[in-house]
Amino acid sequence: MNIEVWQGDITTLAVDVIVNAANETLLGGGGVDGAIHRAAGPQLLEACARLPEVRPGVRCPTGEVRATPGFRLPAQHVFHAVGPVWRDGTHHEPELLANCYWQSLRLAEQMDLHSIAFPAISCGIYGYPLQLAARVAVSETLAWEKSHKVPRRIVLVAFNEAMYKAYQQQLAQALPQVA
Ligand code: AR6
Repeated sequence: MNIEVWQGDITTLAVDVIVNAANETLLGGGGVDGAIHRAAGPQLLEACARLPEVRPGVRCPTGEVRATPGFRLPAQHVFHAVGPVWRDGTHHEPELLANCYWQSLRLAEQMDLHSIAFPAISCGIYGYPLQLAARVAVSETLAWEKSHKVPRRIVLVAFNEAMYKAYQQQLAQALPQVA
């Protein structure tokens, strides 16, 4: 099993790519997005701004991913994924969140990147319930690693104890089914 749960600041990880929990503008924000932009330096915002808009103000629709370099980060690349805002779970939130993980893993494979770290996309400002989000993150990453070789190292980063426990619980529940 190449899925790790790690608690700490994702900006410190020397992996091939860290994933950002961005918004559709890709022009920065709070939470992990703010931390990544601060650590990467101003070139990251310039690189994001150069990405084409798919419609006014939208560089990356919800559920999709865009890549930039990592600039001053220890990680070589940043994938900017836009998670759903949690409403009540009936507005395609699970599918849109699953797409963030799956599309990031697919892009990492295409770019031949061997290690990837994810924050808990949508679990802060966007209000996704932690256990439900952890279930999506675990099921998507486990499904990916069952059927793909790259990336071979997948890290689920929890910024706090509650998220760490949610990942551990969901992994414990999911693993007997995939063993
Ligand atoms: N390292 C790892 N995880 C972190 C870090 C960090 N340095 N900082 C926060 N987290 P959020 P969202 C965790 O709010 O809910 C931004 O303004 C945090 O504890 O960053 O997807 C964007 O521009 C939580 O578990 O992202 C969007 O507008 C997780 O990262 C909006 O927030 C995600 O919390 C996106 O909201």
